[in-house]
Amino acid sequence: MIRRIDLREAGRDAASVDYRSAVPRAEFDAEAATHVVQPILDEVRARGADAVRDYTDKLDGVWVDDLRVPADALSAALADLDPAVRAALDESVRRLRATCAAELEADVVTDLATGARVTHRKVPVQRVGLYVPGGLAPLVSSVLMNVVPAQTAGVSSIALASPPQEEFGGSVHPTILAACALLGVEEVYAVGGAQAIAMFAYGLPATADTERVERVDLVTGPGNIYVATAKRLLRGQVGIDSEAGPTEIAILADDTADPAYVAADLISQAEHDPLAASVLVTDSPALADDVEAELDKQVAATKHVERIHTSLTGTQSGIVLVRDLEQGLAVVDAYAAEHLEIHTRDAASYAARVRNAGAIFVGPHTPVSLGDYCAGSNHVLPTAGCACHSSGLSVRAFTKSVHVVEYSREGLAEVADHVVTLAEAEDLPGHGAAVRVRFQD
Ligand code: HSO
Ligand code: ZN
Repeated sequence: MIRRIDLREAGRDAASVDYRSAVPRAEFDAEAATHVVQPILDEVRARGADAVRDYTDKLDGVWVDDLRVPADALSAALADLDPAVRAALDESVRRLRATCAAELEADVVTDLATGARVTHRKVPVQRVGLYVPGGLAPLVSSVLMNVVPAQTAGVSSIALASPPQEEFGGSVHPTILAACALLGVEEVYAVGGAQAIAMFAYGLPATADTERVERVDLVTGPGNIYVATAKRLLRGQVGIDSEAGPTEIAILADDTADPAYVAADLISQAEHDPLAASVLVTDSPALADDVEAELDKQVAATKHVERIHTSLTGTQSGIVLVRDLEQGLAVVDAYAAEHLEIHTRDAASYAARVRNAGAIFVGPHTPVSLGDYCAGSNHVLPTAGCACHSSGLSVRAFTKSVHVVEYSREGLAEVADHVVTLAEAEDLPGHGAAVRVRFQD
């Protein structure tokens, strides 16, 4: 069922090969999505909450009078939360907080000479809008992955949006509300899709029946094609994290890998979305056969068979045969997977040589689903090859830095001639004069 791509002869004699076009990749019609999303953004900007309600009605099939979830619904959801889910969330939060606290960066002070100091001061973003998809599954874990690093960074104002669910009276899924309450997030909106991102980017003016929603400085969180497109179109108006599209897993494996584990992990991400990508890269044709047999067996026994089958048989998924693990490394680097698992001999040494991946999961006991929930790492990661230039969500994503430059007269005197020379070289004499004026006496 899953297709095979045989690269064993590819680039055999070449010093280096770019495998980017050889690896499977989801087709994404950015233009079509833009046509759908741009009018939503324009209308929310022009008509505020009325446009948000209209699109929620049209796209989510729910009429929502109060876009903001009331405080008592948040506390009630936490009170009703299954204790086992609460315990799992608590542990996940504990681990995330520990890694986030360790990631906090101190200001960097450099003294270049007497009276010549540059400080790289770290400042949290003031207000962020976090998006949590509702879609095919209520991703309660995404609440933690967004909120915990934002809180650790020191973000003082956090708003969260998630699509309204008809079965819960047009409110946000109760488990998502419970997670918000658990983390102390009070500003929650039952708004999804591109209209949620527009609401965050532009804010909503107060009306007779709606409170004002203040615009945010930064929007983070995963979402479907429309959410990702809205983020891309609004970048600049608002900051965004990397565009997180349909999820991806790549597995680099040799003949030591357990085919049952490999198949289960490929299935685990295929379960998210018919557009999700699952890619196995291996130098062992025997493993490829065994994993395929396992897939046949395991897929039939899963709950979301249809979605998984569509994802695994789509052009975005496949088993890639390579001649050795060196070529395998080149292939996974070119693919730049959101999640990369390494099931090989000496997995850690291969992991250390990977440059491009959102997150790397090392060895047979580190499945992606551990990272999705409870590893202490973040699961909001760059997709669609963006891992070659972007990182997953972390404290740093919610922090910006400011250079603070502090020179004394003595410090300035030491470099004054250089400033004047460079100003003249650029034919900007006013720049030089601004330094000279300080030494005229
Ligand atoms: N694998 C998804 C995150 C997730 N999985 C949430 C389960 N819940 C993208 O990294
Ligand atoms: Zn997942």
